[in-house]
Amino acid sequence: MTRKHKRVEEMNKHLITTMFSCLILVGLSNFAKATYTYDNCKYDGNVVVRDSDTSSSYYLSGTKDNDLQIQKQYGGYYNITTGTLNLDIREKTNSGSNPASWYNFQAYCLEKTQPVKFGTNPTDTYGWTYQTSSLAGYAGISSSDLTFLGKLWANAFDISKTGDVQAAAFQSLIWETVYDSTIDLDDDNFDLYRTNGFTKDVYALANEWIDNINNGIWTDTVELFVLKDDCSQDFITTVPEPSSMALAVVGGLMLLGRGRRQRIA
Ligand SMILES: [Ca+2]
Ligand SMILES: [Ca+2]
Ligand SMILES: [Ca+2]
Repeated sequence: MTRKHKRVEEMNKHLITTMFSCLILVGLSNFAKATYTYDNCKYDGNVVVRDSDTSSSYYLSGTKDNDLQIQKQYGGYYNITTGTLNLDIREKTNSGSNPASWYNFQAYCLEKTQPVKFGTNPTDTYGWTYQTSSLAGYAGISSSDLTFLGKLWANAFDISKTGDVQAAAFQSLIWETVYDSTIDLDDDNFDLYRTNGFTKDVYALANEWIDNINNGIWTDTVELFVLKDDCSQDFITTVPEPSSMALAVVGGLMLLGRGRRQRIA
């Protein structure tokens, strides 16, 4: 076997063993729902999130047809699934068995690889609890990241839901802000490996969006928040409608904001 063949074989092995995404590795989705704890994971957030029964295995249809190639630090690459997440949310105090408790919303992943704690509908109707918090203060998010993502969401979120390249570009920029300090989709902890057409298209579109923000073409912004749980994939989203859910979540964020201001003062 030539050295080149050996290297290709090693890369293939890496590919097979490291194919994952932020959501494929659904862990423990069938754990006993009545127990509320598993592996030190507590069911103690203020909202409950589940896969929407209108989604195709977590994602809006048409937004996850191709896998993105992400570079690894030691050569080769791995595939990562991206798409617009299509989920439902309810306040934990509202009954999960009442359909009116649930509100549909869309989101993106904040972590590259953590599994979700809930299964796909219709097998899972329970969901997992999350704690709502402001995007400000989330690990890896600087104040300039916060500004960037607010503008990105306000201007490109609707575009991101229209196709797999668009959704992957949007997701890539979120991961780039979380994992790195320079938003270039190159180098460091998050890096697009641009050897296939899909990933090249994603890179090109994401860079158009970066230019629109950096050159002041996109100026609108929106407030973003985080659905966080140590044992399940974290999500970034806007405040879900309708108004009753929005008020509950905004109320929580206002309390958080007040706490921060008091500490600063
Ligand atoms: Ca960052
Ligand atoms: Ca990077
Ligand atoms: Ca998490």
